[in-house]
Amino acid sequence: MVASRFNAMVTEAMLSGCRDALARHGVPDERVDVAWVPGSFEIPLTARKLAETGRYAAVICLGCVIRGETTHYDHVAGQAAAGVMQAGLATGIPVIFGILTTETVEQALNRAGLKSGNKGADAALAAIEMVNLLARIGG
Ligand code: INI
Repeated sequence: MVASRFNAMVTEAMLSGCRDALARHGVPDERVDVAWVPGSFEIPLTARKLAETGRYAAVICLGCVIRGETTHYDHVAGQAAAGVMQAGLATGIPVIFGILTTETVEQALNRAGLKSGNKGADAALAAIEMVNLLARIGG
């Protein structure tokens, strides 16, 4: 996983949901590494570096960009999304987009396990599905 420290209250809850979902689906904690980065803008480079090592079946990106807190929301959120996609395409490893983009901190907390699911857990399931799918496709 690559996790952003910016809005850490939210991303730590997503990380915990992600770990929990992985464990429940047969991926124990000792098979998971976490790289912390300062903010979501730093996620794509780190995800790509991790994917390039060949040590990981998938890279799960966890971050939180809140519009209310920044005028450069569009740049941070847009570049993070584009960079995550690019990291997956460039390496052939599933790089999962678990970066919340919300208007308020309340919305972010709700999607990090408080009320409407946990986006980190969703990202874990997407990673498992993609690893299995790509294994079936082969090549
Ligand atoms: N990074 C985030 O992950 N979320 C934010 O909401 C955010 N805001 O509000 O600015 C944010 N900014 C930091 C950015 O990701 C970089 O770490 C920083 O610009 C240094 O490159």
